[in-house]
Amino acid sequence: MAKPVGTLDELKAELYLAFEQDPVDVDHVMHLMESYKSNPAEWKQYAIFDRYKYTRNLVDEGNGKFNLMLLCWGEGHASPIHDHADSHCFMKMLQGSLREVRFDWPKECDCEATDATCEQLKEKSSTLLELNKVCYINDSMGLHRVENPSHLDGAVSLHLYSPPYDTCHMFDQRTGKKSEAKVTFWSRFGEKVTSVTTPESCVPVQSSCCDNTK
Ligand code: CSS
Ligand code: FE2
Repeated sequence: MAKPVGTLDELKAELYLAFEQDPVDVDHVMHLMESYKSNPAEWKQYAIFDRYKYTRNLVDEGNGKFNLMLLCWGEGHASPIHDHADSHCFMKMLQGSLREVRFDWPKECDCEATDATCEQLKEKSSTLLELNKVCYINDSMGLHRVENPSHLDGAVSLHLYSPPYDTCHMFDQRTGKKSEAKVTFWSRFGEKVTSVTTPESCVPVQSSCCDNTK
């Protein structure tokens, strides 16, 4: 087994090596991420919170093979139920804890039909992810929602998506109906992204995973 990584820079270097392989070794990447012990001094420059929704903060573009980012979750913030655009999703807790709730994919449903019987998405598991723990999901394993259960403390998680993507789907829990969602960055390499001044940017968004401006 590889030796534990000591710093965030060492973790990035090991991740670059790991993603030179195709297909990537998922267990190895999980082990690398788990072996890094969160040191806020190394990542606090990327941890930019918003009052209203969780933020996505780009840390590294992984040679085009993966995106590494910090997600900052204020008290009670949650993602919609979403998929991962056929990518690998690794998620590691750096501060606080998050609840991950998994769902099966909805059955195909013609929601426009008048006799449509859309089914509610049922929870199939619920896991509390605590400091330094890592979880993994891809589309073959279903969908999930991630939420900060604390009403007192923020939470910070490190996410790796490979290949990188900028659209995914979000799902209505009541009907299973899906819609396309744009994923956007709140900051890139520690610099806040200035907001786009198109009319769409005025449309309230439910969360940063679902900037569904259609
Ligand atoms: N996939 C969500 C976070 S939970 S893994 C996102 O990228 O916004
Ligand atoms: Fe996710």
